[in-house]
Amino acid sequence: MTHQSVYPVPASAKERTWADNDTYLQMYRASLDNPTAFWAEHGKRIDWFKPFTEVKDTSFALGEVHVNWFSDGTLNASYNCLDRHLPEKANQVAYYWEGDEPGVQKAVTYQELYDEVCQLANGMRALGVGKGDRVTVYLPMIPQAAVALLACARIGAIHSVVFAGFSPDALGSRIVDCDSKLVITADQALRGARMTALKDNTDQAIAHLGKANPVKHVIVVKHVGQNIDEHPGRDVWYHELLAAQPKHCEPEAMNAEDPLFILYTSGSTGKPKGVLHTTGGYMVWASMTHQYVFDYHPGDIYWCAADVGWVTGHTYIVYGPLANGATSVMFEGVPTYPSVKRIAQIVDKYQVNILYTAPTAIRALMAHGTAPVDGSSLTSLKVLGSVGEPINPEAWHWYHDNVGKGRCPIVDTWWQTETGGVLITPLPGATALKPGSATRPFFGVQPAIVDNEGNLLEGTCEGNLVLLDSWPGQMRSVYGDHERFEQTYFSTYKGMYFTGDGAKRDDDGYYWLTGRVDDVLNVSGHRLGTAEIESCLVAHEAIAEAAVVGYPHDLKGQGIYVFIAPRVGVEPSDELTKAVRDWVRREISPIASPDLIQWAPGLPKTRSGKIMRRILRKIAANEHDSLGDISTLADPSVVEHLINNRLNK
Ligand code: 6R9
Repeated sequence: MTHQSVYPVPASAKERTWADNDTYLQMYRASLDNPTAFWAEHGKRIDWFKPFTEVKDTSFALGEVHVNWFSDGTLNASYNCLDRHLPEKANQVAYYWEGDEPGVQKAVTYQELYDEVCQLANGMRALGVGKGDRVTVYLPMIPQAAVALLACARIGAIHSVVFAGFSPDALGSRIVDCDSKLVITADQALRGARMTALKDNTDQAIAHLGKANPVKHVIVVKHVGQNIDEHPGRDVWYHELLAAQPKHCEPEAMNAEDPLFILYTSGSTGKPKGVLHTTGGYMVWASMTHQYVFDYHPGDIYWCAADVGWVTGHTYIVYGPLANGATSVMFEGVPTYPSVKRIAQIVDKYQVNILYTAPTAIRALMAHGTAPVDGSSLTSLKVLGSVGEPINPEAWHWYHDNVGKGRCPIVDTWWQTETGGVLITPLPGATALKPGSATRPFFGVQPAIVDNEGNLLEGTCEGNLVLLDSWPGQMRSVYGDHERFEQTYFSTYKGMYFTGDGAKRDDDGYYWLTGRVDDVLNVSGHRLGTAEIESCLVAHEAIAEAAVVGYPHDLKGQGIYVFIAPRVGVEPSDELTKAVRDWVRREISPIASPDLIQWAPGLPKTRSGKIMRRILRKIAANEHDSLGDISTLADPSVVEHLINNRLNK
């Protein structure tokens, strides 16, 4: 680890930066020496209706975990994203929307966004939705997605976005868990010319819920224009609802600790968790990290190519950039449609200065050599970002050399749905880069590495990544289940927040993320719990038992390897394997579709009946020479069968 290449900060990045290395070090020190003074100062970057006097009241002690920031202040997130910019920026573009098909596009100014948000907010109030109510948003990447989030924030409703690639069942369980009164969706979605029937999925989700259905209304955006089934009294067209509404809506004064949103994410056990974020600390974190991490300056054109269904879309397509009055590109499609040149073409078309994407997208393009960038200039780019999973050095270099033309720093940003925004990252004008390292903590963040017993490790080391103290953007609870919040994040290592990630720290104090250490997969940057996929598999009539592990996959980072044992009397076949794959796609999402499915007469279990995933991981990764101790297995012979029938990649 001492011989990796180091890329010093380019002079051009130093010139324009908010923070050179000395400033970073000085601000970082100040943020740890006196968090209250530091955040009292930086909390002012947000407009408060009633200024806070309290700053930090947090505890990571099991049994009394609480996270409160700025807790006596009041504010409104949509006011901060819209109203406060209007005096100077009414006609500035907030979003350049680029549709799935090249040539389909639309520019939305801050004034237009404000008008539409107010109209939808008024329309939602007219449907009986108010402060504290939950609203499920199931939309494609269209400007109405940002409008929906901001309209909820405006009236104090709590949004819960469900990724448009999720199935009716996944949608239904998320609707029920938070008891949503309202769903905002579209007729259909388009991605890479493939259509998803969102309204139809919504109808199915609600129908399956039967008596448990909490949804009173469904607002439908007419986007693609194919027919939908209308449920009179329940369904409302978005454009008809808005037409009747005034373009002004008083923003609700929210307490800093009032919920802003819930976002479901996969954990290592059973059902997805509703990660709860509140208003004040999240907005401070979103806006401050957006400014410093990307070195965003007024006038920059900024493009985060994520989906609003993920936390990256919440913080870095909606709340962060809008709080800073930025001009963003919003893209409906995929990097490879209609060709692998699409990303570079969009960068040139809008003269994008800051591009934020994921390693999985970079690897998909990289497979085509330089074709994705041939014929494009890309000279507008100043900063590149990466998020979602460790970026392997090959992908880093391809991104750096071909997209950034060697000029642009790459900010490899490590964070989680739970953290609200970026925690470990280079700053473009401050941090010398090492390909594959997320480098150093952002202001106020105290990472540490512990061994499996929870002992803090010093200096150069490898172990489990924890955070020692709170930061304003931190999640506050699991929606409706504070006990689960404490158990999931604070019970493994006493007094610390456990990230679930492994990490190394090198001689320079740089962090290198090594992937999840729990039963969570990271497939193309998407988080999937193995338990979730396993419970879906065993619900299939042919399957007795299932175990799911990740294995190294060139494009996806991790692929999904499924081991299944058939029920008595069931004969495995290619058709059945295909049926199982389709089942998972349909029940969860195409994202969860298994890459490899291996049938086995039995799975390796301890005598107490626990499936030994450690062994299955080794087999899936083709490392069965180093299986380790298998003496605790109830029946060691199943291992041999599994190895002999291992599937080739
Ligand atoms: C923002 C987001 C979180 C998990 C996280 C980690 C992985 C994200 C990373 C990274 C290495 C990076 N992860 N960024 N690993 N380097 N720059 O992705 O949130 O969907 O909740 O996933 O993703 O394993 O714990 P989320």
